[in-house]
Parts: sequence; C-alpha cells; structure tokens
Amino acid sequence: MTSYIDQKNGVFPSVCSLDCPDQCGLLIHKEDGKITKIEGDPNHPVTQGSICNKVRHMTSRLYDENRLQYPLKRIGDKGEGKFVRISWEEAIAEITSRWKKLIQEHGTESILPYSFYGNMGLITSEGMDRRFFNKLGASQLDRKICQSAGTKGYSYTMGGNIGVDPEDTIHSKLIIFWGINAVSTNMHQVMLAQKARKNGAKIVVIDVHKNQTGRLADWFIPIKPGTDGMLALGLMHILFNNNLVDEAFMQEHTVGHKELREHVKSFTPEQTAAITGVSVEDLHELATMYATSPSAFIRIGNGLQHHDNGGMATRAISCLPAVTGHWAKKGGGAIKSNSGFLAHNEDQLQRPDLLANKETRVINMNQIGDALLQTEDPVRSMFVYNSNPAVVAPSANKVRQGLLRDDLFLVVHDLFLTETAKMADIVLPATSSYENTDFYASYWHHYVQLQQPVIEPFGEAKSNTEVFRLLAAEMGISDEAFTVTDEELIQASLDNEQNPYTSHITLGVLKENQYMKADMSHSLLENLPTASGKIELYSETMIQDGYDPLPIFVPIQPDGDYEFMFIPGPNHNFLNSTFSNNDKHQKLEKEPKVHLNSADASRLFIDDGEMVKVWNDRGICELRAAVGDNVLPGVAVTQGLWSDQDGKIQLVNALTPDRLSDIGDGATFFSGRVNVSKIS
Ligand SMILES: Nc1nc2c(c(=O)[nH]1)N[C@H]1C(S)=C(S)[C@@H](COP(=O)(O)OP(=O)(O)OC[C@H]3O[C@@H](n4cnc5c(=O)[nH]c(N)nc54)[C@H](O)[C@@H]3O)O[C@H]1N2
Ligand SMILES: Nc1nc2c(c(=O)[nH]1)N[C@H]1C(S)=C(S)[C@@H](COP(=O)(O)OP(=O)(O)OC[C@H]3O[C@@H](n4cnc5c(=O)[nH]c(N)nc54)[C@H](O)[C@@H]3O)O[C@H]1N2
Ligand code: SF4
Ligand SMILES: [Mo]
Repeated sequence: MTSYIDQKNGVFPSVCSLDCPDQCGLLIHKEDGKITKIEGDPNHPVTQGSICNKVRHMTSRLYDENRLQYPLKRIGDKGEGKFVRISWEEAIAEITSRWKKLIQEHGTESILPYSFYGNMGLITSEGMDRRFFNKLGASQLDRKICQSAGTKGYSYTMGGNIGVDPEDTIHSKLIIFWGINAVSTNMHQVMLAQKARKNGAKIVVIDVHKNQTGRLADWFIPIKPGTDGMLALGLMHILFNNNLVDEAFMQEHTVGHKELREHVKSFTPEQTAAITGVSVEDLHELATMYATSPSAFIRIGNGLQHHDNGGMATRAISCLPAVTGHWAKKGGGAIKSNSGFLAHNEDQLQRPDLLANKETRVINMNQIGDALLQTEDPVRSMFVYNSNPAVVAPSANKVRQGLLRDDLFLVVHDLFLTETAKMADIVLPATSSYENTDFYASYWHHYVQLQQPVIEPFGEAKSNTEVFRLLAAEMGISDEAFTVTDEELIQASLDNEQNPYTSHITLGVLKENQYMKADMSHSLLENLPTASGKIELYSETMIQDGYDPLPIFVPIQPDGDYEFMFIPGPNHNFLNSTFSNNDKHQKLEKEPKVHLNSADASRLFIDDGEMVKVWNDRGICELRAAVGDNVLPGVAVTQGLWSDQDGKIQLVNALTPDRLSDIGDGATFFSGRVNVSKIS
C-alpha cells in the first residue's frame, strides 16, 4: 500500500483516529519529515474541511516532550513512576516469559486484555490483538464502557445500529438533540443542523445541563437525570391520545402499535411532569411540535443512556419516530449509532475461531475494579492498550487499588505514561495513527476510508498490530493468522458478504478513492434486521431476553443518601482522558468545575468560584463551583476526565458507580449521587 513516509514535504490525506462520531477527513502538512499542521480536508463529503480544536492542536501532542519513545521497565514500587529504559527484545522476552509461567501455573485465563477505542482504526483496535488473546485463551473483556445500553435498547426497536443518513438532516425541520452535547461531541451534526435551521428548522435540546449545545437551541428543555424514558412514554401518551400518530405508517412498518397504544395510557402528562420536571404545558407543546413537524430528527446521545435505566430510555425514545411516521420523511427519524451500515467482517478480523470454542470467562470492563480485586482465580496479568482505565473506568478507587496489586503483572502500551501506565511493570511506546496503516468506518456518517502512514514511527514506538505479531512469535505461536500484513488484515475485514451496504467497497476501490460511501439505495424500512422485519414497538425478542416487550420506565437505582445527582461528562478540549495530559489542551480547558444551581449553592453557603468538596462513600473530589441556572436544583455536573495531578484531587470517576445498566450491561456513570460541601 502507498505510504507517504518517504515524501519529506507535502500535504497528505488522512483521517482522524479519535473516538468521535465525526471521523473527519484530514490534510496533514509535512515539512522535513515532520507534521507541521493538521487541517480538515475540504473534500470530505460530510466534514468538509472543518475540524475541532482538539485536533487542530494535535501536533503539540504528537511531538510532546513527554511522548514515550522506548520501552520501560519498573524499578521503583508499584505506582511510584520509576522506570528504566529497556530494549524491545528485553520487553517482549520479559512479558512472554512471565506469561508462559503464569499459564503453566494458573492457566490462560489469569491473563486479561483491557482495551477500548483510543484509536478507532479497525485493525489497531480489533485486529491482531483480538486474534492473539483468542489464540492464547485469555480471559475475555466485554467492551461495554461506551454506548452498549443505548445501542442495545435502540436495536430492539430498529434491529440494529441504523438510522438517518446525517447528510439528509439538512432537510429536517425539527432537530432534537436529546442527551447529547453535540457542539463538543458531534460538531458536524451541529453544522448540518445549522444548515437545516437556515431552511426553517427549529433546534430543541433536552439535557440536564444547559451547556454550549443547550445555549444554541431555540428551545432548551431541562430534564431531571435518568427520566428520559418517562418523557418519551409521556409524549407517546399525548400523541396517541390527541390523534397525533401516523396510523398508516404504523400499520405498514411497525408491529405492536395496538399494544403500545394501550400501554402508554397509564403514563399521564401529570405523572410525566412530576417525574421528569418538564411541565404539562411543555409536554403538550413538544408532542404537538414533534408530531406536526414536516420532518423531525432525533439525535440520541450517550448522556441519557449512561444510567441504570439507559437501555429502556433509548428503547422508548426510538419508538417516537415510528409512532409519528417521521421515518418516511426526508431527514426524519433518529440516529443513535449508524455503525450497522459500515459493519465490517468481525469474524475474519478478530478470528474468534482461534479460541477453538474454549469457554473462557468474560469480564465486563465497567467492573474492572472488582475483577482486579477478586481473590478467587484472580487476574494475574493485564495488558492495557487504547485505553486508560485508571481515569476512565467507574469507581476509580477500586480500579487503582486493583492496578496497584503487587502480584499483578501490568503491561501498558500507549503513546504516553498515562495514569494507568504509571502503575505498570512494563510500558511500551505506541505509534500514533499518523504512523500507521489502517481503515476506518464511522459510527455516524456513511464513509469508509483508508489511512496510509504519513510519518515515521516516533522514536522506537510500534503499532498495536506489530506488538501483537512480536508477542505471538515469542509465545511460539506459528499460526499464519499472526504473520499476515496490515493490508491483509484490512482485506479480511472489508470482505463482508453479510453487509449489503458495503458490497461495492473493496480494498482496490478504496485505494483509488479517499472516501467511499455505503450504498444507501437500500431503503431502511424494507427488511429491517428485526425478527419481524418491521419496527418493533412490541418486541418478542425482548421477552426472550427477559425484558418487558414494551418500553417501560424504571427509576434509577438508589445510590446512598446524598443530595445531588452527579453527572460527570466529557469536555470540549479533551477526548475522554486523551489530551488531559497535554499542556495546550489543559490550558484551553483551564480547570475542572462543578456546576450547581444557585438555590442549592446559597443553601449550602457556596459562592461562585469557590473550591468545594464533592464526595460520597466511593471517593472525593475538590472542584471549583460554577453557580448559576445551567442545572436544575439537586443536580451537579462536571465536564472532562481530568486526573489527580499536581496534588489536585479531581478524578471524577472516583465518585461514579460501577453498576450495570438495565439493558446491554452498559456503564452507569451518571446515576451516582454525591454531596457537595464548602471546604472550610
Ligand atoms: N470533545 C469531546 N468529544 C467527544 C468525546 C470527548 O470526551 N470530548 N468523547 C467521545 C465519546 S467516546 C463519546 S461516547 C461521545 C459522547 O458524547 P455525547 O453523546 O454528547 O455524550 P455525553 O457528553 O456523555 O453526554 C451528553 C449530554 O447528556 C447530558 N445528560 C446526562 N445525563 C442525562 C440525562 O439523564 N438525560 C438527558 N437528557 N441528558 C443527560 C449531559 O449533560 C451532556 O450534555 O463523544 C465523543 N466525542
Ligand atoms: N466519568 C466518566 N467516565 C467516562 C465517560 C464519561 O462520560 N464520564 N465516558 C466513557 C466513554 S463513553 C468512553 S468511550 C471511555 C473511553 O475511555 P478510553 O478508551 O480509555 O479513552 P481515552 O481516555 O481517550 O484513552 C485512550 C488511550 O489510548 C491511547 N492510544 C491512542 N492511540 C493508540 C494506539 O494506536 N495504540 C495504543 N496502544 N494506545 C493508543 C491514548 O494515548 C489514550 O491514553 O471513557 C468512559 N469514561
Ligand atoms: S475529534 Fe472528531 S471533530 Fe475533531 S477532528 Fe477528530 S473526528 Fe473531527
Ligand atoms: Mo464513548
């Protein structure tokens, strides 16, 4: 495959590898073999040359003086952060000899991989690594920290991760950003919404925090955390009651509308208002506005599903466009995730067959703290890549206690000495995506693209695929699955007969074309991948899985006798914990704050700008209070996954619960409770 490495100067196409729905097309400017500037590629059909602040400042991260250049071995105590430089040969020999011994004494399941999508490149995030741990028979990681509750809830209605083509949303006349801080987390959807607005569309935002997205809305609707499912059910009550539904659409494209009509009778506007905090008048206005809009689009975010009841909430919301027939209108419908359209051949990429049907245990990544602290058959070695669990995983104090176990052999592969890496026994330097070959498929827009390496590996850094090839060889695994090239890995994943949307996208075609779109000539509503082939308002599949067949509302779990619901979301200038260690991005964010309602603050004698203690039985943070009317009383919101550093106590995940969501075993970051008090 082409590589731009040898061309010392020029401008080269690339793709953003961050875990962001927009998956922008990029242009990389190179001088003397170094990247000097990253900008948006104006030729990308959706992102059209604009990119976020984070990536505009990416060069400062790529060439940060703290970037890891060579492998390290711990010499001090666990977590002390004292390391010496070692060679790759030593590092690989050390890891594999420790693993061989562990396997002999305790079996293969004593080893656990821990990874997520710090790099969205498909062969980097789920290629050689998955093959390797499958072949080893290691414990398996259930990767459900992000959107598993919501995508599963949505899939019960629609059959999969499929929704509106975002390019069509310029035709929407009503855009509802529901539990998504899109200005920060999906900026090109906001740009499309602004285009729609020029054509007369209205923008509604439903959120627990009037942040930058709420501020751009024509109508901001504050809601009590964890009550979105109730809101959707209350809206459906009004829609059916006031004959605002589309009977013909329901008849043709759905199953279960009669049952749903009966079911929602009990969700009265009065009860809905009491639970959600949205007034009866506003409920009527929203229902009418939604039903009578020529084309309404709901962008369902991650915020509303990071709750105990997040699966059902998404399930309930996903019924709205079917009940009102918006799916049949250009730009109408919903997006939770669109990953279904570009689904690659996971089996050929990850090779689960290498497990040879071994029944290895499965550990949910949301409960990594408990898993590391369990004494029976403990995890004795963990290999972390593409993720920073010490900062991003819930109930962080348990996670850290687990990571610091003296008898845990911890290996971390990353670009930086992250908080997790500081606790490691061996640290391996990773290449950035600009140093790799890979392919990318967005979970929002419909374009696939290849990535060719633009610069040489930084120092001695190696890509994920290369590291797992080395590990396999040294473990004595001779299977040809571990000798294939990156290009062959891409080939294996692109070859997916199951997916009608991508049958025209081959490696050859991709080499010729920077951006290839899924074939959207297939109508979404014909042959939906549900059991019935239709939109399932009533779902037999849910009964089989042990759920109510209709959308229901169950309040979030009790979480201690604390005054505030605690909502610690991401911020604008970091991407999860990525960039939280880079000066430039820290300066842009200044410092972490906790947003409180003025009524709460005055009751607790807290002034705006004052440092406060946020705490519960899981942990404590000290943050600066931002007092105002951006959040409802009883709600405390923070933004950004900062870590404890320079003596500051600001790791929000120290406070978050590690319960699993109702559906999809997802994370419940936003269903925790805290107290807030003055620091006297
Ligand atoms: N700048 C930036 N962009 C990112 C990321 C980042 O860290 N920074 N992370 C990336 C990743 S991995 C993901 S998954 C996405 C996440 O991006 P989003 O889908 O936007 O999800 P969140 O930012 O977690 O939460 C969205 C909104 O939900 C609100 N919220 C919380 N609880 C509730 C509730 O109960 N009901 C309602 N209606 N709203 C609620 C929060 O206040 C927040 O404004 O963004 C991606 N993009
Ligand atoms: N409180 C709270 N916690 C949250 C969330 C929240 O909203 N609130 N959001 C959750 C969500 S939605 C998500 S998706 C998770 C994300 O959690 P993570 O996936 O852990 O995301 P990051 O913190 O960005 O860490 C990614 C790491 O991968 C490294 N990396 C990047 N590229 C490569 C590579 O090619 N190879 C290797 N080996 N490493 C690489 C980066 O340097 C970085 O350290 O966080 C979750 N945690
Ligand atoms: S983080 Fe998102 S918005 Fe920023 S450049 Fe990457 S894909 Fe685009
Ligand atoms: Mo995520």
